[in-house]
Amino acid sequence: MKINIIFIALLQCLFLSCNGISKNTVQVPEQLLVSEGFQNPLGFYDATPSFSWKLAPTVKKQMAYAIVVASKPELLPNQPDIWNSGKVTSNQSTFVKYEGKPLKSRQNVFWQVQYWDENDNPSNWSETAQIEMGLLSNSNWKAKWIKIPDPEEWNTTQYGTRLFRPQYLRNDFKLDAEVKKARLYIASKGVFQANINGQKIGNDVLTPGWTPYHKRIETLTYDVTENLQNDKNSIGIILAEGWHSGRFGPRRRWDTVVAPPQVICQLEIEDLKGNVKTIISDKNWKATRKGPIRTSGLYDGEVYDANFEMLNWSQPNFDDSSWETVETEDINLKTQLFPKKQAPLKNKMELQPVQMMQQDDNSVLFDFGQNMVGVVQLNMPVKKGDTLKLRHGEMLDAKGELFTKNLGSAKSIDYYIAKEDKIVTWQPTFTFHGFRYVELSGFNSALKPEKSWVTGLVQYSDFEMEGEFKSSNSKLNQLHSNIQWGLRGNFFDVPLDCPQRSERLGWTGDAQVFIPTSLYLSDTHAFWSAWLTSMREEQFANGGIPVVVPNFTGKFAQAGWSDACTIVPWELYFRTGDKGVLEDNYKMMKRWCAYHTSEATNYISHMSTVGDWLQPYSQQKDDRRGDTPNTLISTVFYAQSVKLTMKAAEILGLNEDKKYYEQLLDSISMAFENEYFNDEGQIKQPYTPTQTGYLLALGFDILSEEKADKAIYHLLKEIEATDNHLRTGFIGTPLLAPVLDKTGHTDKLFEILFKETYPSWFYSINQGATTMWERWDGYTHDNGFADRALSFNHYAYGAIGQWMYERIAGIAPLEAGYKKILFAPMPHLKLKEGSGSYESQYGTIKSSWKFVESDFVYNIRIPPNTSAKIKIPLFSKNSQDVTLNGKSTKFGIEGNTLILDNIYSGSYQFIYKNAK
Ligand code: RAM
Repeated sequence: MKINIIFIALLQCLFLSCNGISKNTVQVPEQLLVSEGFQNPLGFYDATPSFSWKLAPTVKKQMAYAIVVASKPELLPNQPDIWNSGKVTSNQSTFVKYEGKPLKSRQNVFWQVQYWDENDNPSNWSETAQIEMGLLSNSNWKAKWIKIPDPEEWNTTQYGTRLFRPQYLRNDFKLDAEVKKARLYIASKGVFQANINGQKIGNDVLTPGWTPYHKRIETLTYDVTENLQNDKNSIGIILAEGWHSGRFGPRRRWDTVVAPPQVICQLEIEDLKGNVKTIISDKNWKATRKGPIRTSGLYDGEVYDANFEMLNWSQPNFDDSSWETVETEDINLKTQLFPKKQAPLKNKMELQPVQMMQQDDNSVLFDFGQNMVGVVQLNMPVKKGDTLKLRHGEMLDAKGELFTKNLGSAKSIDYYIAKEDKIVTWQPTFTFHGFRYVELSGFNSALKPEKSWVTGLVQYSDFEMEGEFKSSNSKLNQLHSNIQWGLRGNFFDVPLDCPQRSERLGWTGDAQVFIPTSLYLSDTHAFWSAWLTSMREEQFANGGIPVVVPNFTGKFAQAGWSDACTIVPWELYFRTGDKGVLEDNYKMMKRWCAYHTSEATNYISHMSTVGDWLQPYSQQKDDRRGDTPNTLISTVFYAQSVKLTMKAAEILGLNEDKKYYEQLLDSISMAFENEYFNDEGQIKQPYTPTQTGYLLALGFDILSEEKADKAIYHLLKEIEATDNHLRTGFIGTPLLAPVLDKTGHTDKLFEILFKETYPSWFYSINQGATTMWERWDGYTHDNGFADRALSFNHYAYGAIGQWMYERIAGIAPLEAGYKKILFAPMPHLKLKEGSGSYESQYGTIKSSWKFVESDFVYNIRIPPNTSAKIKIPLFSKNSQDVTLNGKSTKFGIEGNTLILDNIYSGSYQFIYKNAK
C-alpha cells in the first residue's frame, strides 16, 4: 500500500514537471479587459485606456502587478516598446490607468499582465490581448457624407411628416494586390446596414445607435479583410430613418421638416507590401430608393416588397446606370465623428411562440409567452402576391384580439410582399417593436399555420445578463424575471422608458432609480458610461440637464429626473470601482449643483419637478403627479446631488470642493428640516405628508438623527393608514426597501413586498405581468385596461431588484467595485431559501442560504483579491451554535447580527444550528 502511494506521488511529480508546472506556480491572470470592460476591442475609442484582469480563484490577494504594452506581439513581454509599468506594488487589479503616450487613430497595441500573489510569488505572463483604435478625429476622415438627392416633392406619412424611403447606395472598386488587412469605418445620420460583395457586414442591428447627432455621431469599425477579393469589388449600404429622421420623439411625431439620413464610410485596405488604398463615400457613389425596403421607421414598422428586390445589388457587375448620383456634404467640424463607446444592438435571444390562435382563414395570433422587444422573423411558405402583415401588441383585449391602443401613434406593423412562391425567411431591418403577441395575416388561406412560422428575435445592446437570483417564492422569482425582461426590453442603445409606444425616450428619472439594479443584472458599465457621454453633451449652458437624453423634450430641467447626472455617475463608480467615471463626469455634476443653487432661495429649491410620478390614488388634478410637495422633492434632490458631488470630490482628491459641498449640504439639510418637519418629526402644515415625503428625507439621510428617529414613526403611520400598501410613485417606491430595512422595519417591508392586492409588485404579476409595468394596474382581470400610462414594459418599479440582491440574496458592495463585499442576507420566515450570484470585476460572488430543518445553512463565495464582511442574523443568543466550514469560530456581535470581518477569497459554509 505504502509503496503504491509513493509510486503515485512520483508519477504526479513527473507529470507536473513535464508540463512545466511546479507546485508554487501562480496561475496566470485571465479575462484581460480594457476600460469599461472591452475584450480585444477593434475600432476602440479610449486613447488612454485602463486595464483590468482577474486572478485565479485560489489566490487570496495581489501584492503587485506589471503591465507591458508593445506594438508587436513578438516584442512581449521582454521588449515592450509602448509602455512598461514595471513591477508596481499594489493590490489594484481593475482599471489600472495606462500611462504611455496616448494611443493614436488606427494604432494596434498588444498587452500582457503579470501579478504577484499574497506570498509575493509571481504568476507567468498572461496571454496577449490587443487593442486596435478607431478613427479618433474628424481629420482622419477623407470621406464625405452622402445621400440620394432629395425628391422634388416629399412623400408624406399619414401624419403629414416626410417619408424618407430607405436608400440603397453603392460603389464599385478594384483591387490589384493581395489584401493583408482591411477596415471599414462607417457612421450614419439614420441607421445603416453595410454589405461588401453581397455579404452583410457585422451582425449588429440599428447601427450606429443613438447619440445627440448634432454634437457626436458614433462610428463603427469592421474587420472586412475576408470580405474582399481580387480585382472587382463592390460595397453597398442601406440607409433608413432610425432615430435621426422621420417620426420619432414627441415633437417629431408630427413635425414635417427633418433632415434626411446620410451615411459616411471609409474603407482602408492594406496590401501585403504595406500600401494602403482607401475607398471613401464620395460623389462617385450611386443611389436609389427603389429597393425592396419600401419604408421603415422605428414607430411605424417596415414594408418590404420583394418585387423591388435587386439581385446582386451589392456585388460587382451590377448595372446601376439607372441609379442617381449621390449628393455629398463635407464633414461639419462641429459634429464629432467618434468610435462607439459601447457594444451595438444585436439579436440576443430567440423566442418561439408558446401558443397559436387562428382567428380566421388567413389571420393567426401567436403568443410568445413573454413581453419582449425586437422583431419577428418569418419562416414560412408564401405565394406570389401575398401581402403578409405582422401587427404587434403587448396585450390582448377582452375579445382575445390584439390590444394596440397603448402604442399611441406608433403603428408597429411590418409587411412582407411576396413576388414568387417560395419558403421565405425574412425579418425587418430598421425597426423594432415591444410585443408579446403578433398577429399574422395575409397568408394563403389554403395553408394551415404553424408555430414555426414565427420566431421572436430579442434585441438589446450587446451585454451579458449575468446576475442570478432565486428564492423559495415563485412570485418573487417571477418578479426577478420581470425585472430582467424590463432591462432587456429597454436597454436599447440608451436606457428607454418604454419600447413600444410613440415615445421610447431616454428618461433620466427612470434611469437613475434603476441603475443599481441594472448593474446587478448585467454588465452594463459601458452602456451607462456611453449614455453619460450623451448627457454631458446635452447639458445646457446654465448647467441644467434635460429630462430625456438625448434631448427631445426641450430646454428645461426637472428635479428627481435631471439629477440622474449625479446619481448615475456615482452609482456607476461605486458599483464598478471605475474612478474614470467620476473624472469624466465631475464637471457636469458641479455645473448641475450650481444650477440647483440658482433655483433655490434660502436653500429651498423651487426647481420644477415631474413629481412622484404615477403615485397611486393621487389627489392631484393631473393624477399622474403624486401628492408629495414639489419643493420638498426638489430640495431633497438638491441635497442628494450636492452630497454625491461632495463624495466624488473626495474620491478625486479635490479637498476644497469637498469642503464647499459639505457646508452647502449642511445648510440645505438644516433648511429642509426647518421648512418641512415639525418638532415631532412630522411633515408640517401646509405641506401634505406622504409616504414618499418621509422616504425621501430618510432615504437620503437629510434629517438630523433625532428628527429621523421620530420621522420613522410617522412613516409607519402613513403605511398603516393604507393597510400596509405602498402609496409611492417613481421616486418614492425605490426607497421603501432601503428605508424600512435600515430602520429595522423589515417585517413591514416584507408585508408590503408580498402584498397581493393593489398596489403592489405581486398584484401586477397576478394580472399576468411578464415585465415591469408603468402602472401596477395597467391591466386588471376585473376592470380591464387603465385609461393612460399604459406601458407594459417600463423598468422603473424594477428598482426593488437592488434590495432583492442586497438583502434576500445578501450581496452588496461595501467598498467601491466590490473590493470589499458585504454579505448580509436577511432570511425572513416568508422564505425558505434565497440565493444570488453577481459577476464582479474580481470574479463571481455567490451567496445562498436555506433552512434545512431547523438549521440555517449559508454558503458564500468570495472572489480573489477582495475581502468581505459577513453578517448573519443572530437567531439565538448562542453564537456557539454556528460553525464555519465545520469548525467553531469566534464571531463579533453587532445588534442582531453575528459579524465576521476581513475574510479573504474562497468558498465558505456556515451552519447555524437551531435557527428556527
Ligand atoms: C413618461 C415616461 C417616463 C416618465 C416621464 C415623467 O412619459 O414614460 O417613464 O419618467 O413620463
